[in-house]
Amino acid sequence: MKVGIIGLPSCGKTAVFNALTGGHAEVRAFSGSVQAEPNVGIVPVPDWRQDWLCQLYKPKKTTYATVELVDVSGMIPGQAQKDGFSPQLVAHLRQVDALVHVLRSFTDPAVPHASGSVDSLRDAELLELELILADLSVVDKRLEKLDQEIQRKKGLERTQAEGEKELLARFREALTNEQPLRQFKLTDDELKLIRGYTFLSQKPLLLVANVDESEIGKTETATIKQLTPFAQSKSAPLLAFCAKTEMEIAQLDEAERGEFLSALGIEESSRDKSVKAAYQLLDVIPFFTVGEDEVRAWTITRGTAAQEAARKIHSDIARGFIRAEVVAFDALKGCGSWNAAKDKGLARLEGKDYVVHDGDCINFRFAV
Ligand SMILES: Nc1nc2c(ncn2[C@@H]2O[C@H](COP(=O)(O)OP(=O)(O)O)[C@@H](O)[C@H]2O)c(=O)[nH]1
Ligand SMILES: [Mg+2]
Repeated sequence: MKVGIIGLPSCGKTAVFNALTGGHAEVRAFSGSVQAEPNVGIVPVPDWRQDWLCQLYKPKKTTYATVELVDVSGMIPGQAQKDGFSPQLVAHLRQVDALVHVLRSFTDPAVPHASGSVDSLRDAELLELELILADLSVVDKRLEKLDQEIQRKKGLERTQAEGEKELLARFREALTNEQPLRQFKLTDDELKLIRGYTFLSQKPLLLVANVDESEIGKTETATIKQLTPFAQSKSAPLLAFCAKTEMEIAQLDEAERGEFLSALGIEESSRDKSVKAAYQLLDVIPFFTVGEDEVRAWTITRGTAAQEAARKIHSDIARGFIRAEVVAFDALKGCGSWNAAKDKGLARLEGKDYVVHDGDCINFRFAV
């Protein structure tokens, strides 16, 4: 699962990246220059249930679910499209599963703003429009070719091409009305028609307002009030935190971090909040495999069947799938051990079509 960070120069993308990864990538007050290589980091997804399972099994190894975070700069004012996305940036963004848009909401006069003043809503609208324009150009190019293709094709292929044309025409209509594609509820068949595309405005979007130190922990700020209607109208959840402070917190060790957070009156670090938000955004859930060797969380899309879940671990397990022995996390916690759950009849043997639930603990039985 890959998440890309976007935003205007100096809005705090790299600070957010550091806050979320605990990394030390360079932050700079004047970042108009092109940064050739993106910063890439891995963020573990915290889950108290996994911590509880580790207490129970005392495994040699613990593997958390992870989110891969990519910080690509590349919005270069005055180049290519003005304030726009460079082709390299678009190429990077096509590869991510979700986007985090960082908005400059801090006022520090030492850090110049790309547009001369701090206005988070203006910036949010600007970038949303960039995503929409990038998609519109893809749709237009494809529609130009489709008519000829439809003439050449016959039978089922022709019907499919016609379906694609009809869908893209609907997309075009929405995009020209500045409506992002993430708001379309598509059927499985429609999703199939556009499988080859990677529309940017279709990717789940999380807005992060990078606020002043003085706004830490506050929920009724002017920034939040200004951005909330926009976030809601674009189906994008909104978080507000101070990336600079969170970056410093993330770089502390575990013990110091707790003290620091409570001194600031922050209940949960933004890293934990953001990762959870990203997880929800993508509608993915974890299931666990447990044992003395390893307690591990695996990420699947909600609604995934047991055999497909097994494939996450190894294709052999999916191929030779016999049964999944499943104990729901709550049942395991309630009983205190796998065997106790079994004695109470709470360990279920499920077939390949069983839909895996959030927090299921699974032992796959297979033969190859
Ligand atoms: N005061 C303040 N400064 C920040 C904050 N976040 C980032 N900065 C500063 O803004 C500048 C640009 O940050 P950076 O993360 O490099 O921005 P990027 O160009 O979007 O990657 C740096 O000097 C940061 O120290 C913040 O929350 N508060
Ligand atoms: Mg940067």
